[in-house]
Amino acid sequence: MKALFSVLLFWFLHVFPILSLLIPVTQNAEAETHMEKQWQGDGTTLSLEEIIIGRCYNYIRVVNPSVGEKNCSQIWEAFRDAFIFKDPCKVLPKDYEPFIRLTVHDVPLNKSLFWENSQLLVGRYADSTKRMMPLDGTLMGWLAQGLAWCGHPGGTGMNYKSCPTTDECEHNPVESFWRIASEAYAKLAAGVIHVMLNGSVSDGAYPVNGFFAKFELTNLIKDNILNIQIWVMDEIEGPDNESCGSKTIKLLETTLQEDGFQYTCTDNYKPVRLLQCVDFPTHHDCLCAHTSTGALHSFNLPMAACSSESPIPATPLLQLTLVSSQLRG
Ligand SMILES: *[C@@H]1O[C@H](CO)[C@@H](O)[C@H](O)[C@H]1NC(C)=O
Ligand SMILES: *[C@@H]1O[C@H](CO)[C@@H](O)[C@H](O)[C@H]1NC(C)=O
Ligand SMILES: *[C@@H]1O[C@H](CO)[C@@H](O)[C@H](O)[C@H]1NC(C)=O
Ligand SMILES: CC(=O)N[C@H]1CO[C@H](CO)[C@@H](O)[C@@H]1O
Repeated sequence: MKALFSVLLFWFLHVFPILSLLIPVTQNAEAETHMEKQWQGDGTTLSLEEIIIGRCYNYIRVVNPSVGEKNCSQIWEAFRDAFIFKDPCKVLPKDYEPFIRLTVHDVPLNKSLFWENSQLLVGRYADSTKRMMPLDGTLMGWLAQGLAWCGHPGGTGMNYKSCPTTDECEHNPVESFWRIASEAYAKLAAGVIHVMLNGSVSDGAYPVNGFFAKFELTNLIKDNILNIQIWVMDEIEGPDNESCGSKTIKLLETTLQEDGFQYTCTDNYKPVRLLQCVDFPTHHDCLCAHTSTGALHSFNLPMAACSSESPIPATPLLQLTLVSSQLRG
């Protein structure tokens, strides 16, 4: 009798809670994907935990081992605890403070890259932290980029169906995350720092209500900053709505002057332009500006081959033939 009782007690105390944790969780996750859509935004990305833990190990072991050892399970728990089971309109930036403390690491001198309206180009230029380290290239940004998440008071504690947009409520888990992450990132900037803006947008290349203006510019530590390089990149085939010295870029330049920063502004900064040209190799903007020889245009050489520093090849046809035969060979 006593033995039976302890077996039952064992089941009740140990095995059943584990089973009840495992089985209903998967059922609830299923149920919650069929839950009524409450909000306009995407629901929590499925497999959020696996994605974040996987990205975390990929970052610390492969992408940027210089950040040193981190406990990726603990990082996931700190992230999750900021919003799980909570009302998705009542998550504040400070709820992620433990997560930020666990993930923060230095951003190398001269490698900070801020942006508005140019996320994909920034990502390509940054090249997984090899060239630049924008927020998405730091551990905290790397873990969350492209994901959606929010809490739900019942079930698994997550809403897989929909999450509030910032128009629906400001204090949503994703918005609050990127606010505190942007602030933390800005505080780490040092040396020559960069800002990539999109000259083809029609509603302000430097939006005064954007993340850069509100959470980053205001958190730069001036004594650590040597110079701010602004790059205004137009889309190839897109409109040239804004340039250095005009409209909202002018506003940014005035703000930087007033705040006592040294800055430079460049329209269509060439190294980034070359990257854009990869997708438009024959577009006029990607060809040599100086065409006095006539020869270059007919070969559709990208700008790289036409830099004024490098002499125009005397026999471009021969060189191109060599290159293409080398490629084939
Ligand atoms: C990592 O964090 C988890 C969860 O907080 C904890 O259980 C584990 O002991 C930690 N591992 C190490 C190696 O510190
Ligand atoms: C950062 O940029 C400054 C100014 O161009 C330069 O003097 C310094 O050597 C650079 N530091 C690194 C680590 O690249
Ligand atoms: C720049 O803005 C235009 C217009 O909104 C948009 O189509 C384009 O994708 C943006 N470029 C980048 C790199 O995000
Ligand atoms: C504000 C502004 O100049 N917007 C223009 C951006 O470019 C497009 C295409 O040329 C125009 O239609 C917008 O009016």
